[in-house]
Amino acid sequence: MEEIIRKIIDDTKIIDIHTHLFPSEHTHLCLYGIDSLLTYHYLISELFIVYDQISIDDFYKLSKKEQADIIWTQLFILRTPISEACRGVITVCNKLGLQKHIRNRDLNAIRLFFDHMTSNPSKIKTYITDIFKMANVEYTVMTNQIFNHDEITLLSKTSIFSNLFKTSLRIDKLIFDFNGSLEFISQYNYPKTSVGIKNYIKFWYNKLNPEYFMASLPYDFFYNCDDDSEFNESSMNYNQVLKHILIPLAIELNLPIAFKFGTQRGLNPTLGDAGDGLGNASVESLALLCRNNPKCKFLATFLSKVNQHQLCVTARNFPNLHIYGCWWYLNNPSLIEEITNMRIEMLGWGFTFQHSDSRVLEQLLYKWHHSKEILSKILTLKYNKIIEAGWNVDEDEIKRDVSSLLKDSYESFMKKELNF
Ligand code: HDL
Ligand code: ZN
Repeated sequence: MEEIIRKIIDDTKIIDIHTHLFPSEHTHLCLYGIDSLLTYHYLISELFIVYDQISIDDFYKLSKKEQADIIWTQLFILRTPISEACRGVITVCNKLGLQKHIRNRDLNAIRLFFDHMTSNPSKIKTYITDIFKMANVEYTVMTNQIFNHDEITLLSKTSIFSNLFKTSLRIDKLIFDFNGSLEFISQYNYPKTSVGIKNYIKFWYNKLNPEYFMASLPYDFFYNCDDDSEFNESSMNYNQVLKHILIPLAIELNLPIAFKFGTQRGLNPTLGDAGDGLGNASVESLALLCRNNPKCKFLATFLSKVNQHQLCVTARNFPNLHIYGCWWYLNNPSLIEEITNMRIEMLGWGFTFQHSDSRVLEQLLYKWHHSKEILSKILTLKYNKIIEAGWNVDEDEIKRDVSSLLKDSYESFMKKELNF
């Protein structure tokens, strides 16, 4: 049974519903190669747990190669690369056939391989396609920050992507810095009003054909649906932005809202992207959002392990809610196993098993490989249990079920009619 399940999982196409990957047209935003893998922000925070020969500020002033050299020495040579993010780098090299260089611990030989694979723009395009194929990822939904000058400059030039990339409208700034968002759009000749904001968002909706709105919400986010306080357009609080802008727009455009709860941004600001933490968030707020807005679809994931059981129960209660993935600090084998077991036991196949959240192209190889190992172990046990109970399953049914967890539940939810 285990062999059959492992092979089915390996052969099943994946939709990676949230990553930070970009097509090669997005130049400096499209990250790949060993130095990007080694300077992943997860590894930077792990470096400074054990390393004190340079300040964090001075580390960030170094070149990416110099940063990678330090991380390689400190976390791979002087210490066994045992953490999930360290092991991921090894898995990537293994999958790319670099076993000899890994055995020799020869970082420069590894660099030469990646340089060779990406030595010109057409090779980079081929390489991206090859990595998606190796990871069996049919497509990913990008993180397109439409309130970021750098990103919309690139998006204005190239908004037609290969079928490997679908888009999203990432709107954290709209919700938590409405005044700043008005300033932002005024630089593109939109009036600093709610109508201006809605027209700006509709411009990108029409240009990008996004899958969903997305925003990460801090752990102390609390949805207050009764907030009928007077608001003036230049200083809306986040509840007013949800009530008067985002949710009406999501319903008008029939666009789901993907909320990621539980961040604690800037826990250690010196570390930059590597310095964010997490907090126990308000699952009740998600339930209220779903209950008060039955015509709006919500996708949700929570960053804290503590919230996972209540999230499962909430997902049982609201047909307009779909939960997905083991996000960020939950994307570790021990936690993926506990959370996925709970979700199968309480939601059946009605959730999306994982998203990789990859920032560097080749992370698709390790993040999915590591997660699929866990899924294989879980499903072997679960199928043996149902067979023990007297229900026989054939390979086609297992293929159907696995496909639900890796892509079909998401696509079914996105097509679901909310007519009740
Ligand atoms: O807000 C997000 O989408 C998070 O995934 C952050 O980008 C975070 O820094 C991250 O990369 N987590 O994996
Ligand atoms: Zn992310």
